[in-house]
Amino acid sequence: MQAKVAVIMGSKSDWPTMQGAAEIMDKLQVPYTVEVVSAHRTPDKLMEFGEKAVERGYQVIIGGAGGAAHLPGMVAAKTRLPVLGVPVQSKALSGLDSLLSIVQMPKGVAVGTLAIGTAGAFNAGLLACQMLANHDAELAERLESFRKEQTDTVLGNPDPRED
Ligand code: RP5
Repeated sequence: MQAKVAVIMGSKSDWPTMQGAAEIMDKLQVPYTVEVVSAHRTPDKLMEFGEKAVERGYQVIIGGAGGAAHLPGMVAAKTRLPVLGVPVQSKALSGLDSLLSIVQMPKGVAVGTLAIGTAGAFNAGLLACQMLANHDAELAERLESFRKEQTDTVLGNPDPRED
């Protein structure tokens, strides 16, 4: 099946975080690809990835990186596709470095920046699904069910002392 979302990340070490995006896309049955494409270690690959993203049929790109996290911004510079950036939690600065590297884009080149870490990765996947659901009624239904299930789970167990 044609992948609609590309999940790229700066290093294999980002995968435990970026798995969150895959988790929700698996649940909502959205096809995606996953690949390490580093802005610093494989810059030519990143440029080519951005240039070819439209012709490869992707509709959204999720980019995760930590530290000097230039990947989402650089891929956004090379494609008109929407790019969602996930700041991976770094060891030295807990991901604040990653967040600031991704969020502060110059006017005219956009990256939608998510929260630091696993919540951000999951929400990037969720947001990609929400974007695609605008033109996919079945996906929209699966999204509505996911949200209802989440709400029902919270409403069904409001006592904080219980698991
Ligand atoms: C970034 O540097 C990656 O996105 C990763 O978060 C960080 C560390 O990479 P490794 O040294 O673990 O490969 O480019």
